[in-house]
Amino acid sequence: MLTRIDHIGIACFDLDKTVEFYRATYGFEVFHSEVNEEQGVREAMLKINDTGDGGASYLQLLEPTREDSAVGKWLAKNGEGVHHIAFGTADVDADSAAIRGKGVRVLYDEPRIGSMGSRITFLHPKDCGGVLTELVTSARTHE
Ligand code: V0V
Ligand code: CO
Repeated sequence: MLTRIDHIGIACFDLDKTVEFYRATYGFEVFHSEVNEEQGVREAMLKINDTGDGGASYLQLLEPTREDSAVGKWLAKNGEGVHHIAFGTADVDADSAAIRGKGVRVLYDEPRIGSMGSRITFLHPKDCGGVLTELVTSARTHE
């Protein structure tokens, strides 16, 4: 069951500059940052609020580490902006299987490692009204 907006992924050319914009404009601080080589991103998570399911909601600021990554390709075509939305679930395996059964393309056979040790998968934007959609089980909730 999808129980929260886990994050909104925002693609940017310059992570440090974008972090500073969110700090100076809204007062949001970096909760966590990391490089995910598999996904080709350097990212900062800005925690917005905790949620009733034991998780939280974040903004995920994403800078590509290489031009041929998903975010690098998207930035070259579209410029900076909202890249994906992510719904949180306690069971990404069950939810992605159920959604695949409804005819929506799930991009990975097995969830991969996302931010902060989470398990993530993506739904194809062409099957989701143009919205790249991620499903996340956070490390805190996949015990
Ligand atoms: C591509 N398209 C999008 C899109 N990216 N539409 C909406 N939102 C996006 N973000 C459209 C694009 O305009 C094309 O439409 C079509 O899909 C095919 O795109 P493409 O440029 O030819 O690129 P592909 O097909 O090589 O790759 C697209 C997909 C790729 C979605 C398959 O981006 C992907 O695998 N994404 C999942 C991984 C990812 O995004 N990782 C970065 C975040 P037209 O022109 O044909 O109409 S990592 C993350 O979130 C982490 C680590 C985390 O949360 O923890
Ligand atoms: Co994400």
